[in-house]
Amino acid sequence: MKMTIRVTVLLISLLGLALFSPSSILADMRLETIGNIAVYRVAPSQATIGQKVWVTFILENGANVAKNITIVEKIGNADFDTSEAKYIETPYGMKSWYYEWKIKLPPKTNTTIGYWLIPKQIGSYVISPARIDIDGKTSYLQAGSIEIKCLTDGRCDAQSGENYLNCPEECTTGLADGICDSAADGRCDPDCEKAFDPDCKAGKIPIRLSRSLIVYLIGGAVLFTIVIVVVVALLVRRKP
Ligand SMILES: [Ca+2]
Ligand SMILES: [Ca+2]
Repeated sequence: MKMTIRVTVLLISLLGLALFSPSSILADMRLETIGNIAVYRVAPSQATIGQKVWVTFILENGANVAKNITIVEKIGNADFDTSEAKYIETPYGMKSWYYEWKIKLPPKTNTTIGYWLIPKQIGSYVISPARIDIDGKTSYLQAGSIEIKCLTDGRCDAQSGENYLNCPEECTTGLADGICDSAADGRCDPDCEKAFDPDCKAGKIPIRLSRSLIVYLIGGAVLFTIVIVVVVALLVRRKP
């Protein structure tokens, strides 16, 4: 019976996750069992940059008595609902945000809690080990991670961390994307020191002739020819 409840709750949560994040069916799931209390955390294992991601906790009290459970989860580099979260200020004046839930879970019952976030950078978003306090005893849920992938929208968004390595379909070589690609592609990559991109060497930068420069060159050549013709004509006349 206990297992049935557990599996049903999990399935409902996973279904919810799939609905909220249709492209992230794969889930990152962690479990910590403390006495008769089971704490699961379910999050998608993949998401696209800019996508809202849901993280769900499932708490199950298998004991015959009610339990006081506190869960604290830190927020990483992401957008989230600041009205629901708390923060502590670091010595450098930065805010370190976290969610905190205080729950009194009746005997033989379960409940779910959760939050959303929108990771800001491509790569791994690490979910910190959540702190779990049960009746004054502390334990930690394992860290998790969500792989944040680039968004295929036809533009290379370097601000979100898209670059030629993690988003090759949109970020070509030679762009200002924070990565020096050193490719001999005819473009001097602005992220490279001159020595690291063969296209950045002075000799290889094409010199474009401006229209006025061409006019001066032709004019100069014509003038030079006239001078030569006049000099030759004078010399010929002087001959006896
Ligand atoms: Ca670059
Ligand atoms: Ca180059």
